[in-house]
Amino acid sequence: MKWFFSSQQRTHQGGVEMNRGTMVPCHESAERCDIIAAALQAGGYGPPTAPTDGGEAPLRALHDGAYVDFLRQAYPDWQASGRSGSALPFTFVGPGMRRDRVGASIFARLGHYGFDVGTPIVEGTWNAAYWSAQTALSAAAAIAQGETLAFALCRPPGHHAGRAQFGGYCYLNNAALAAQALRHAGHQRVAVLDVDYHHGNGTQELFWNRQDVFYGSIHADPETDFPFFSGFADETGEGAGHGATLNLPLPQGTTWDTYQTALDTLCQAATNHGASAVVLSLGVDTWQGDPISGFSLQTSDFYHLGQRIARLGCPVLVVMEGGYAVAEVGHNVLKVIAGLRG
Ligand code: OKP
Ligand code: ZN
Repeated sequence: MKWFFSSQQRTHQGGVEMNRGTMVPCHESAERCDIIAAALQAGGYGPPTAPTDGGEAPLRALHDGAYVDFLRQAYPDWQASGRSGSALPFTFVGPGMRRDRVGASIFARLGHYGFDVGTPIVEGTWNAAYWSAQTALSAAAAIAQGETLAFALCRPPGHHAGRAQFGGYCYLNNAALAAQALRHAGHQRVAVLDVDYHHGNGTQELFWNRQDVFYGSIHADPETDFPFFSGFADETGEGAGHGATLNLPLPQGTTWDTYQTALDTLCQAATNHGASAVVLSLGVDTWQGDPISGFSLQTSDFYHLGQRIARLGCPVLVVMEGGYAVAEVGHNVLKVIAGLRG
C-alpha cells in the first residue's frame, strides 16, 4: 500500500482553541501525524511517498478562488494589523446582515469565511493545509494509475471545510479534492464515505447538488455534537443531487453493535449509487477513549470497519480526518488498513 505524507503538513501549530466556552490547547496537533506515520513505518508499510506539487488549480476548481486567496493571505494580514498569536474570528454574519460583503478588514474576512472559534490560523497554516491537500491529490493520482488502496495522511483535516468556509480544524477539503480528482480520472461515480465522529458538513456542501459524487456519513447526532447545524437525517441533497447524500446520526455511547448496522446501510447506499471508487474520510475519533468524542468503538472494531469497506470491491482512497487520543490513533488507523487489506 502506498501512503502519502509531507513534513510540510507539520507547520500548522495551532496554540489554543475555544471549546464549549473555555480556551484549551488545540487537540489537532502535529504530533497526531507523527504518531500515525511512525505506526505505519513500524507496521511495515515503508516510508511515505512525498506528494507532488499540483499547484492551486485543483483547489480553485472546488473552493471559491477568493477564499483560497484569503487563506493564503490571512496570517500575513493578521500580522500587518499588528497582531501576533492565533488569528480567530469573533464576529459572524447573522440573519439580515451583509453576507455579500466580504470586507476589507482581516477581522471581517475571518468572520465571513470562518464558522467557529476553534480553528486558528497561524503562520504555518496555509502551508500545512496546502500540502495536506496535495497529499490527498497525489494519493488520488495513485488510485487513478491503478493502485487499489492508498492512504493519504492528511493533516490538518478537511471534511468541515466548504466551498468558501473554514472551521472544525479544517481549511481545504482534502477528501472532496480527492473525489473530484477521481472523477477527472474517469470514475463516473465516486462515493465519499465519512466515518469520522463528526459530520462532514463541508464535503456535504460541496456535493449537495451533484449526482456523480455520493456523500454518506455516520456521525454523532448534531443535537448533541459539533457541528450542531448540519448532519441531520433529513438532509438528503437537492436538485440533481437529491438522494445522493445520506446522513446516519447515532447517539453518544454508540458501540460496534449499532455502528455496524449503520455501516451496512452506508455501504449498501454506495453500491446502489453505482460508485466505482471510494474515498474513505477516516476519523478514528469514534474510539472509546477519544478526548472530544462520545462513541465507544474498540480498537478491534476498526479492523471490521476496514473489512466492510473492502467488501465494496472498489479501489479505496483513505483520507485521514480526526482522531485525538494521540497515543492510540496509530493503532486504530493500522487496524482499519489491515481490515481493508483483508
Ligand atoms: C474535527 B474533525 C471547537 C469546539 C468544537 C470541533 C471539533 C472538530 C472536529 N474548539 N470542536 O471532524 O475530527
Ligand atoms: Zn471528527
